[in-house]
Amino acid sequence: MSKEVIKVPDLGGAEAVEVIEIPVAAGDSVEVDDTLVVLESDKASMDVPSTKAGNVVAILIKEGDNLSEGDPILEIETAGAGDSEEPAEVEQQPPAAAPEPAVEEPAAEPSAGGAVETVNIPDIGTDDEVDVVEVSVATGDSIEEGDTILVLESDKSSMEVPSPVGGKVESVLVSEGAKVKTGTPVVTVHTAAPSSQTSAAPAPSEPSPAAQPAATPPPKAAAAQQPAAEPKTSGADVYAGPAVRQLARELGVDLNSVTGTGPRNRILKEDVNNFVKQALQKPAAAAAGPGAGIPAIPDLDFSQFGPVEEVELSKIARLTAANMSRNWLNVPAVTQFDDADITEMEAFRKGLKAESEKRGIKLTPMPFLVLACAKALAANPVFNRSWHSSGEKVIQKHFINIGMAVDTPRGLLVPVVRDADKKGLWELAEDINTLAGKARDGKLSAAEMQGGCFSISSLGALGGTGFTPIVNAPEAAILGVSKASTKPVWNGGEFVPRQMLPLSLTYDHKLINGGDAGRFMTYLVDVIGDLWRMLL
Ligand code: CAO
Repeated sequence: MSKEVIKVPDLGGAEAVEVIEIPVAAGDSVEVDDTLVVLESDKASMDVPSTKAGNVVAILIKEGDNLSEGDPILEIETAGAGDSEEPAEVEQQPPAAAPEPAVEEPAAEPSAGGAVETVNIPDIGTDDEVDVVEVSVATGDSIEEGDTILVLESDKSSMEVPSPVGGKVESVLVSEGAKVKTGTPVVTVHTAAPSSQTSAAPAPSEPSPAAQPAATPPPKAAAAQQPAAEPKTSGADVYAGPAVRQLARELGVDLNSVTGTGPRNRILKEDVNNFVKQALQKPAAAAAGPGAGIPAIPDLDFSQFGPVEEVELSKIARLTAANMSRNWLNVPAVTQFDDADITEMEAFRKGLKAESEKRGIKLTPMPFLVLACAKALAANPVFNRSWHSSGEKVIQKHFINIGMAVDTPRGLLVPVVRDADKKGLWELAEDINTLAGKARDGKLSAAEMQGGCFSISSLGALGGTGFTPIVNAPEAAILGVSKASTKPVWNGGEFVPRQMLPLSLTYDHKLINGGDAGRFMTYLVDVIGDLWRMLL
């Protein structure tokens, strides 16, 4: 047994290449050619294979380190001869020299000066064919020297092939999925200036010193591997080339979330772009889904328990879900409960039945509640405020518009009764009838649902003894109304039957203190219970 330190091989001239993955750990046993570390520059990624078999004793690097040739990677205990105490240093098998894009002699002298030059695949460190996974240029494109023209990939590495010349792409000779190797012609480029190598005589490809590729070749042992049947993932366990990784980093995209549509499910640049586009197009769904850092609720396959069907949500239902989630997450809400004595109010309302029929206006408890809330808002202006996103001020409104939740077949709508404090009972009743009718018939305009200061959600006709409505932000509060019922109420001398209306007031505690809420609720209950005060 002997300990040896495995070092970074010749990286084809590249230096300070980032470690993006270390697939082995101390204690692992590795075979020759097993990947020890994945390196990635801005132009190429590569697996560094082991040249020894044995047990990993210690990892000498970490993800994010920048490595150059000769840097120690790990210490390995091999089964080979020699039991020296000091670990021997083992140079990795050097890869072939850096690929040098080959530029053929100009095939013909173009009419407008300059030359047409054929760009060949440079020495990629292997005689094997590798896949063209991206063709980054098209006929007619103007390119600069150094621009990426192709992305190649073997099962162990991917690299970008930069153009050794600048000019206009005359023709693209390969397509995605093609197999190429060192020397394969890939594009012809019409260069702006006449080439210095204008001899028409066929000559061996001459490397251009100015055209050293930024791409780093794969280590030879790696590149010699036959393409694996399964896609190789690299980096954070995804299958993508360096250009795609760089794009993902720039856009802040987690490649683990992106579905690859390239060969063998490789992630392409367009996959990353589509991912971002889709994310931007789904604000409503995002708002309805998890908030910042809130774990998503996983979808469950209910069909394993019984028959199911998927029901598409209406647009209103989707918007309601998004708004409810937004309001629930943004408003620190408190709900306060009380009962209002509506015995007098109901007697008065019923006394107006004949007139109501004559006017053709349905008079329910709702206009009384809108009127009472308008008065309570006027007396407690802190309830007529909205939070400013700066967190440094609030908006005090000097008008009183009351929103009213309406249950419609298409979903929940909240039309707004304008200037509720300036209207009488009949006018309010007429507004409420009109707005509720329009909501149910789908005829509300956007303007009729805007500008609310406070909302009422009445489930009184349906039943229930109490509920906690969600504040319709940026409003400050909402009143929930449940079903009225006759209750025994102690009047100081005896229990008397009174019609009591359960109320629940949910308010934004950022804007409203408990004391403010107590004052508002007491005022509201008093106004509802005292018809004269309400009508004053
Ligand atoms: N207690 C007992 N009875 C009540 C009541 C209450 N709190 N509120 C209304 N009623 C009665 C009405 O008096 C009426 O009876 P009469 O015809 O005998 O007078 C009956 O219930 C039906 O009233 P209504 O619902 O037609 O009219 P409304 O003015 O009370 O309410 C509206 C109008 C639009 C608010 C209501 O129809 C509605 O859509 N409510 C649902 C709101 C909602 O969905 N909120 C939840 C939002 S959050 O999920």
